[in-house]
Amino acid sequence: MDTAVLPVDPRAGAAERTVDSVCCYCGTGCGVRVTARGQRVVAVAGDPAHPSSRGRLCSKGLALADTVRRDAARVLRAEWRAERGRERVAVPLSDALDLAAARLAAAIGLHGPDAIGFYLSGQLLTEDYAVFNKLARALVGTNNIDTNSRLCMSSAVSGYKLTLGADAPPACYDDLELADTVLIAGANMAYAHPVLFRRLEAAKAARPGLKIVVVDPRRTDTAALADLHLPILPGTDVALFHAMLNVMIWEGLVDQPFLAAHTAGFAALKARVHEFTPRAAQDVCGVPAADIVQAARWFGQAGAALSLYTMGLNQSSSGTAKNGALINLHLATGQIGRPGAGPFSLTGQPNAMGGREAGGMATLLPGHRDPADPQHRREVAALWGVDSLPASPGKPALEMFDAVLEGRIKVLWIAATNPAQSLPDQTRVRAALQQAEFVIVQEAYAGTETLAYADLVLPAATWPEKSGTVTNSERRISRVRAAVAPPGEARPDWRLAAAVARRLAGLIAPRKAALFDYADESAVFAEHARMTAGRDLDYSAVDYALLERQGPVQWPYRAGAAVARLYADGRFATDDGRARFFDTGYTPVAEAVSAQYPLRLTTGRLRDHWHTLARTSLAPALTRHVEEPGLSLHPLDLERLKLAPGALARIRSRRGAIVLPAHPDDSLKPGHAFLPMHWGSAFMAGLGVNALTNPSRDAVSRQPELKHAAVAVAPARLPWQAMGWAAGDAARLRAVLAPWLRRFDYAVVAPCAAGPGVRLRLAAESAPPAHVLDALAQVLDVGQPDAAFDDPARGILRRVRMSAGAPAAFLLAGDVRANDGLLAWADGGQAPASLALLLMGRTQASPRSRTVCACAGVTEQAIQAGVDGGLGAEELKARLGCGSGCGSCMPEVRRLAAPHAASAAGA
Ligand SMILES: Nc1nc2c(c(=O)[nH]1)N[C@H]1C(S)=C(S)[C@@H](COP(=O)(O)OP(=O)(O)OC[C@H]3O[C@@H](n4cnc5c(=O)[nH]c(N)nc54)[C@H](O)[C@@H]3O)O[C@H]1N2
Ligand SMILES: Nc1nc2c(c(=O)[nH]1)N[C@H]1C(S)=C(S)[C@@H](COP(=O)(O)OP(=O)(O)OC[C@H]3O[C@@H](n4cnc5c(=O)[nH]c(N)nc54)[C@H](O)[C@@H]3O)O[C@H]1N2
Ligand code: SF4
Ligand SMILES: [Mo]
Repeated sequence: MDTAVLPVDPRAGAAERTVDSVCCYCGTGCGVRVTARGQRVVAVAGDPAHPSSRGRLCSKGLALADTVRRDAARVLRAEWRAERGRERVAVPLSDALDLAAARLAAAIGLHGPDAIGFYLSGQLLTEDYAVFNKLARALVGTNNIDTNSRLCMSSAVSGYKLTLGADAPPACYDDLELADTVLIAGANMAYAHPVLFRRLEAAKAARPGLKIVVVDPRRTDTAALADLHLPILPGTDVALFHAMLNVMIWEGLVDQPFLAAHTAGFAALKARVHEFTPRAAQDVCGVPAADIVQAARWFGQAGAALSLYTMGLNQSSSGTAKNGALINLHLATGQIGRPGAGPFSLTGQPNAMGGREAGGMATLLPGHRDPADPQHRREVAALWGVDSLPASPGKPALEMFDAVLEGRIKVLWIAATNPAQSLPDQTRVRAALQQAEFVIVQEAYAGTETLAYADLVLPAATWPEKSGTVTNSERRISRVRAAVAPPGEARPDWRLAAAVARRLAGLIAPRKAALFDYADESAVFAEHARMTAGRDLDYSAVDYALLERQGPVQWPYRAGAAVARLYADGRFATDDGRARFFDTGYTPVAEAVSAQYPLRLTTGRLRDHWHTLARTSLAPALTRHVEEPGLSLHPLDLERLKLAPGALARIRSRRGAIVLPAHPDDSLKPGHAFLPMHWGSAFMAGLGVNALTNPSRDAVSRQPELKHAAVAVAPARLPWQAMGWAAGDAARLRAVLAPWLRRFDYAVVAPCAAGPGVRLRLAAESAPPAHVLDALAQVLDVGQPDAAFDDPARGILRRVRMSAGAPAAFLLAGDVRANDGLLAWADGGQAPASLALLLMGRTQASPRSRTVCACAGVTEQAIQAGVDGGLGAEELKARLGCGSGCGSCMPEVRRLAAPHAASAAGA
């Protein structure tokens, strides 16, 4: 019964069927219509009926169908290894569930409940969290249950709770069109929340008087839309916001009646910000005092001011203070609870909100309750039908891994997250995974970094095989509906958790087995929704039938109606109804730059990639915008460091080092560096971007400072280079090439649309021995090439295998000059006049051009040619088709068309 294959959505009868669901990527929560035939997803389109997105999707949402796999790219079976060092073997799912229960029971018996840790994800559905949470707290008896939202939203949670009294974004998406000033702080919406950014672009076009201020150390595509860009030094937001408040007080922009009636604590804050003059903040933040004054006036004088913020504020050792200082601006000016106004924290993952509602974090209980509060524990215990809940504090994410290293946590159960890539300070994280006695990894896709550490693998169903609910950034609950059944033995996460829970109850507390008998996900939701009754988020009246009738609804949902904006009556979720000003000082980033580590590294997202790449690497269209990892530096820094554009650089922090090509990027200030967060050891040599990052964390939210580390960069002298490419299934080729990455100082295996296939790049101090090169040639299937120019004595090997008149695979070792020409040819470009001359490097091929528009496949080269011919952004769109699909590329097209407009606006 545990393991029965689930029927798909009951409305699905006919051969081809369409179900309404939600995109599984970002917290925008766009509605999708998924069309399936048999067990195949044949199309994914925007759902015009979804109130949050009205039919729009970005490049990632539009490419969803290409990411659906039912083959070896997925985890299809449970796997187990009897001992470390042994290979895992496939086991029947029911045996795996027994094994999990037995190991948990044994560890609880020997070491107590706190020897177990659950590390989950903001990508789980609300039903998944609900069951895991009950399993951890009501059955195992531990609060050690946390999620990757600790790396993402936890500073937003503490910011809201400490000021407004509850963890609830008060605004909604319609406010994007109703605001007069929009302050975007530490958010690159053009990449990370593209559908919301489209709305903002449209609002600005319709109403040019709308003022947009962007606070970001980098001049991002988001900043290009701004009337004012404040490129502050990383980590200095508190000083900036305090200075803005200082100006507002000085210039009489504070809303005194609102302050008096609805807030507390202004006097202390007022005294504090006295010293944060724009002049003083200029020195701290590195932006002109006049710009700070301008930002304050636009905010303070606006009819409605909205702020949108994400990781630039949250992922900081002062993340709570940054959130609090921004919310202060809204409270001081009464910019909250009205149309177009409010501090609006955008959520990262599709269901980070649901996790917060269901209490899926160590520091939360269901229904926005607090595990440190005995009354809250009693309430939840009663609702779950157990005597009591554990009182000992649970470990937040990083502390959980620390506790594993210290031997206090013995068994880790990881689901829907990839900590061996995404947590900071990977050397330490890997040591912990190695140290744990038993690691359960519940995963949907094969080949992730964390799977390498699993003693037991549980095969998880994923989008579009799962059914349940998610809550998006504007507090809107939507149904996620399965369009196909899970492949192999994969099962929805909550079912795996419930199946282990029943078995574990059988071993340690037989009476509790019934706690996990749910008929289906609607029963899980019903139990969860009841727990919100009487709380700030109350949606106890919402069930699947209501969601079916009404479509997605916002919480709180009381008396048959949803609430679009919170605090309209000026009553906040505190005991006395007054919001609290957050009185905080400014503290700099945890790790100052020094002579030894002189550069400020920040990390973040790219437009078409998602996190650790498990899903987006499978969609060829998404791999073309940025194909491989690289370090961005200001052109002057490249010059100073004697790095040619694209040359390999060694990047070091106090914790680790990686080698990547360095590229010029004048969106950065000199002295700054940027790395995308996406690539880890499954795709490159070394431990990936988080080999470098700093685990220092905010004292309240326990969120780590993923946005800043001090680093040093130097040329990596690796004269021997190899490049290769093979056509075929990227997931399969990646699996074959993965073991090779470890052998080189620099190595990248990149899914690449040319073909499609993968491309391989290697570099080392000297040529590897001939037999190694031979073995590599076999792996790339150029053992029997159609053309070969080898010179083994010099470590040179140039081989091409052809198919239907074009390259099907090649390897160039020791002499890589033909790489661009071969790739362009494989990508449908012209054949060279002579393959021999091309391989010898005697003919030049024009370099392949990056794809800017994922929908229409328009390259940077084509756009540049249009720009050189005098075309503007709109003409480029009309002539080339770029931007006519989802529109995600338009910020970049505009930038290419008018390269200096953005800097002029910011000046
Ligand atoms: N394409 C894509 N979209 C995504 C995701 C994805 O992986 N890919 N992931 C989703 C998730 S989980 C999340 S959390 C969101 C994240 O969404 P965002 O937070 O918008 O994305 P990031 O690129 O991580 O960081 C945003 C910006 O913070 C800036 N920044 C760095 N330090 C500071 C600072 O000290 N102060 C300020 N003000 N800014 C700073 C960076 O330069 C960067 O441009 O994106 C979601 N959407
Ligand atoms: N340097 C740096 N590091 C960062 C960040 C940064 O800005 N800079 N951002 C941080 C943030 S905000 C976030 S949110 C994290 C994200 O980091 P992770 O959560 O580690 O990233 P994902 O790649 O989304 O991992 C999700 C995993 O779940 C699997 N999966 C997909 N669907 C399902 C499912 O339905 N069930 C199960 N069981 N598994 C599934 C995927 O294959 C994938 O391996 O990264 C953090 N790390
Ligand atoms: S903005 Fe893009 S990634 Fe985010 S939910 Fe919408 S379609 Fe998905
Ligand atoms: Mo996130």
